[in-house]
Amino acid sequence: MTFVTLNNGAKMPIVGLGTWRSEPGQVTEAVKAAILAGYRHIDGAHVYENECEVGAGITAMINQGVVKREDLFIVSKLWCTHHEKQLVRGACERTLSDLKLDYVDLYLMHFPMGVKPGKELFPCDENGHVYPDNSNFLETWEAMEELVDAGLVKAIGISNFNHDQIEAILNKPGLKYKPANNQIECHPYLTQEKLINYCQSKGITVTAYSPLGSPTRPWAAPDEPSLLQEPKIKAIADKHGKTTAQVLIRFHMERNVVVIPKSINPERVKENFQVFDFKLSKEDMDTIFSFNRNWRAFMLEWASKHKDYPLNAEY
Ligand code: NAP
Ligand code: SBI
Repeated sequence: MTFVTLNNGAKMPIVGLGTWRSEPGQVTEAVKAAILAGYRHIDGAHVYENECEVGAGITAMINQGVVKREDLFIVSKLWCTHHEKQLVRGACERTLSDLKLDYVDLYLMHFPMGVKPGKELFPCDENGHVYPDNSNFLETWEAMEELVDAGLVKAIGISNFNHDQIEAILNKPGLKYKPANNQIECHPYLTQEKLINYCQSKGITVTAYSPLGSPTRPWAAPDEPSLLQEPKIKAIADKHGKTTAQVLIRFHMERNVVVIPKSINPERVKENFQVFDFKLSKEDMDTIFSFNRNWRAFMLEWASKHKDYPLNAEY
């Protein structure tokens, strides 16, 4: 197992299990299969609407003596409808209660954009654009810093933040804790060199989401490019006696970037963790980097009119 070290000294396992769109009826078994296969890092979020079932898998593995709580690294994310300062602690407590945990190892601000509070996760106008709230992400960050001091979370981080937005946090007067991690979309079609170099230069670790290109996300176009079917990446995999998915995962590990492939299939869960027994050469990495086309699976159209929409910046 390999780790990246966070700015609070904690070790974050470099491969974790993604859980977005993992059906509540299947994710408990997927989490158990993952922990039995050696995973120690699970990536979740309130908005995935399955944290109770993720928690059931974690609890089962702890109760069966397979792992101890302190051996696990559990990540969750503050949803956008809870950005107003007075809502942050309650949102975190709800996640802890759903997961049946006393703390999470890393709590991320899911997006730099606050959205109108209420029961709806995506409250939208007739054009499908979310209604913003009255928060700004610097105030939300201050409320997240209080979660560390209260012992509810070990570290705090961000997700989907661009370079200017990270700079704004780092330059915030009175900043108490720097972000430990930025979770961003990253794969060979979106290699994110500038943002990753920037984060790493500031001591902010990076997690790559959608490492397989998120092939089953609901809005995938039938004719879009498919990372899992790229012949040149398949050829690299064949050379190493590995699968294309394993090469797509290993690509991030070679960059010291944490990676969180999602699967609810126990065989693929195992496959995605068998990535510690080979290395990609510089030539392999150059070939994989050559696929970059700054293509995003997540354009976040629902947020494109928000004042803090992150994806218009160069990086
Ligand atoms: P992904 O991990 O790139 O791809 C998941 C898809 O690939 C699933 O359909 C899965 O199907 C399939 N798959 C998994 N392993 C495979 C293998 N070895 N061979 C072939 N197919 C395989 O997509 P993702 O779920 O979008 O991203 C991963 C995680 O990142 C999420 O689950 C979530 O935790 C996180 N994420 C975060 C954000 C954010 O805004 N912070 C955004 C997106 C994602 P099966 O389940 O059937 O195996
Ligand atoms: C959801 F629960 C619903 C929609 C959606 O679209 C954007 C991507 C995202 C997200 O915010 N984090 C994810 O893992 N997927 C998501 C989640």
